[in-house]
Amino acid sequence: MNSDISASIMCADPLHMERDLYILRDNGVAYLHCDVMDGHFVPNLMLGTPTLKAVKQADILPLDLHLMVEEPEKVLDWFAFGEKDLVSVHVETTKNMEMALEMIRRRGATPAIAINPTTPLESVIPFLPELGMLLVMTVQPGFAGQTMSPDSLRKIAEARRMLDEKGLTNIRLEVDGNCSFENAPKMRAAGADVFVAGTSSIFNPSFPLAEGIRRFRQVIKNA
Ligand code: S6P
Ligand code: MG
Repeated sequence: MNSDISASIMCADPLHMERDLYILRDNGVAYLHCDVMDGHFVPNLMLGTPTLKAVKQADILPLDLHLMVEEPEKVLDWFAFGEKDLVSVHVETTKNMEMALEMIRRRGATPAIAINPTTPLESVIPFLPELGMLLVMTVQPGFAGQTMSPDSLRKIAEARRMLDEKGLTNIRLEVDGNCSFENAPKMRAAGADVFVAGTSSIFNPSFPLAEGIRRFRQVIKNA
């Protein structure tokens, strides 16, 4: 499967957000990765519904909405998303996963499940047939700028094997957290095909955003 970049907009310059979003689009980024944190499931708060509504209405690129919130089924309707968008909910956050996935699918978006570094992959097996993407967290969620969790490459490879063995080759495998220029090719080799790009790659004040995107596309391109 082709590899795609999903740029983490919480890492963009907040005073030049619109400028950055157009640079992302014009340089071949596939998705805008939008992190939503509730201060409960993760010890941080962002991004708010008005910001995300404005980003959706600008219609610059499809969204990759990553909900790090408890009981996502209670808040999914607060968010603007639709066809072409990816929406991830965490397997750790709800007893009503079927309902959450149905709420995403009903609006024409692609349902995805995200899984924390310490959560076993077995927990997502019952839901796999309903997913368009599996998001393997490669850091503990909550903050940008962390170091990749130790077991990440093994877990990505295990996830890829699991999908292949079940014949679910249509499900994309996204990785999020410290997808650096050094780590991303290893993640790619392990089987990832959607890469969340943040402070450890494209959003670095020491070089222009467009240059970071060009470099990142090089390191994840198909073998
Ligand atoms: C973290 C969040 C991520 C970060 C991204 C930052 O909880 O879900 O999407 O924004 O990982 O990237 P980096 O390169 O700073 O780790
Ligand atoms: Mg994220």
